[in-house]
Amino acid sequence: MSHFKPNILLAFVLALALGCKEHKQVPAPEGMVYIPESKEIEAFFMDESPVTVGQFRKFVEATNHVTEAENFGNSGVFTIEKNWFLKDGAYWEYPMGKDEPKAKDDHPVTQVSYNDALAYCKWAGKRLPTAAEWQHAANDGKELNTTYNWGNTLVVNDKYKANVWQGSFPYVNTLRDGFEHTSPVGYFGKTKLGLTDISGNVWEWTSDWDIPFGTKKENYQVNQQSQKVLRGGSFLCEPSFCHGYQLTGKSESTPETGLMHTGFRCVKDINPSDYQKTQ
Ligand SMILES: [Ca+2]
Repeated sequence: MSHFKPNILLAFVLALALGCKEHKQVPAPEGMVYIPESKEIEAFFMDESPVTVGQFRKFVEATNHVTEAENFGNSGVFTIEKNWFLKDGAYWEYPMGKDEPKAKDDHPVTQVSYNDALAYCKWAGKRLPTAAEWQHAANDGKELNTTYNWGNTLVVNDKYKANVWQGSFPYVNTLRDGFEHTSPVGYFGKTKLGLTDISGNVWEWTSDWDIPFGTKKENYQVNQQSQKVLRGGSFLCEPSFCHGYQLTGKSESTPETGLMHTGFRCVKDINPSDYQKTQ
């Protein structure tokens, strides 16, 4: 201690105390991961994976929620033969329609609108992430200067790192990653923070309105054409057509829209009492 000047020692102790407060990791609820804070974003919990068909079924059974696709009687389906069209009877349990296979419980739920996603998150005591929170989490809570979370190439050691489209979109899908449509959540591994399916599989709803470039958020007037921001890309993304699964990728859709390649995951704020539990 004798070699420390008092002011240096004080600065060191203060830095240590502040550092402990800012970076103390709070244990996440089951199925969620801790996302550390940045200058602009408070720390929060995020669902490890997109909400699955099985999880969504529990919500429907508990609340009798009827999705917008069910109310409309149809929802957005893509096929190589027909491109995008509204398919009668398509909804979360039969995302391609009743004449196609039932959705598997360990796959991400699809054919859910923004409003359906919001209802699920509220029921679960959570909320939808902002686009900035989603981006922050996808970047491991820092600035990654890579195309994807794991690096710059889609294939690493001969293995695909995400469920996307291989071939010439929208005509040929060679399925080299093993999946034509959704894949089981977590199949392609985890990020350093423990998140799965950050790239590909399904687009994910965020709470942000898609605001035209140059318009200030506070000046934006929500209207009938307003769309919500989607992040993450999907199994339909092929880079020359849609590179949505890169870290900066983005799409948008109107809040009532259900699509066969769109799902969501929820986030949860960290309460001061959660921090106290760790002390
Ligand atoms: Ca695929």
